[in-house]
Amino acid sequence: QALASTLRPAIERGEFRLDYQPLVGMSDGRLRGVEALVRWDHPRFGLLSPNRFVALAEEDGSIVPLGRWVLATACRQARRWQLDNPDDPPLFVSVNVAVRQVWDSDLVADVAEILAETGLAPHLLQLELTESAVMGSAGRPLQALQALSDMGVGIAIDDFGTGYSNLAYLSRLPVSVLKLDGSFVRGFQYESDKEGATPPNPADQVVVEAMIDLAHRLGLTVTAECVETSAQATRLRSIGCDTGQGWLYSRPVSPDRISELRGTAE
Ligand code: G
Ligand code: G
Ligand code: MN
Ligand code: NA
Repeated sequence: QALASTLRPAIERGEFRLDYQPLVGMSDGRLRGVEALVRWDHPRFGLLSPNRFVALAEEDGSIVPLGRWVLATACRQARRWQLDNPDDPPLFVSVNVAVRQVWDSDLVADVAEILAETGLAPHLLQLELTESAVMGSAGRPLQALQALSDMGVGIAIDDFGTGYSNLAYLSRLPVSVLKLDGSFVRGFQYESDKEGATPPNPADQVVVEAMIDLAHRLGLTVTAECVETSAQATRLRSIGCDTGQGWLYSRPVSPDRISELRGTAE
């Protein structure tokens, strides 16, 4: 694959960058943290979405150096926001981690080193893993998750609800946050919101309500992805969802834009 063979040199040439999407407290609408999302500013193909290259990078192993770059860049940025706004509550940064980074790299040592170098407090870093990455995790991956959690780093399950969704099992892992997959939130759309919107799906609403309730009883917090309308936000808030992410609040944006959003939020 042409793209795959150029991934490693592209990391060295500095062709990747991170955008950040706000994570907002549902009770007060305030910015709490951001999710870091990688983009490839390709010299020939222009700006490439992670959907174009993350799977390739996982296949050929370049996700390990790329993932390390993402972690270091996101932690450095989070620390910079904190130093620039010493009087505000600090933002946390949530970073996507591929399965292979847990299996093939010394993720725990990398994270410890990056936190020490950047001076970011461990509780201001959250790692997002998919359900399939942690389900049935035993041995090395489980030890890694436990070590990260013991350091104070948050562990979130990304796209929750799309896999086996075994909450009882998840609660025995060192997981602190569920990120409810956008496909559930879509059923929360109401006709008043948008022309031609997806009709509300009562089954989705029942499932989401039960998942939030169970998650809370198991000591987890819940973030809803893909919140696009204020009706969805109102409904999610009323059933106790803790944090929201989606176009209603903001698309993924540059670090400068996050600083501006912060300035206007207070
Ligand atoms: O930004 P966008 O919504 O297009 O992201 C698409 C997908 O790419 C999402 O599933 C997201 O989790 C994944 N992704 C974005 N950034 C990273 C990253 O730094 N590492 C990994 N492993 N996946 C990422
Ligand atoms: O898989 P993960 O959740 O990490 O990826 C986040 C992806 O979801 C990014 O590509 C981001 O651009 C996309 N996204 C974020 N907010 C919304 C939204 O409100 N609606 C839709 N359709 N996609 C969103
Ligand atoms: Mn994610
Ligand atoms: Na997600």
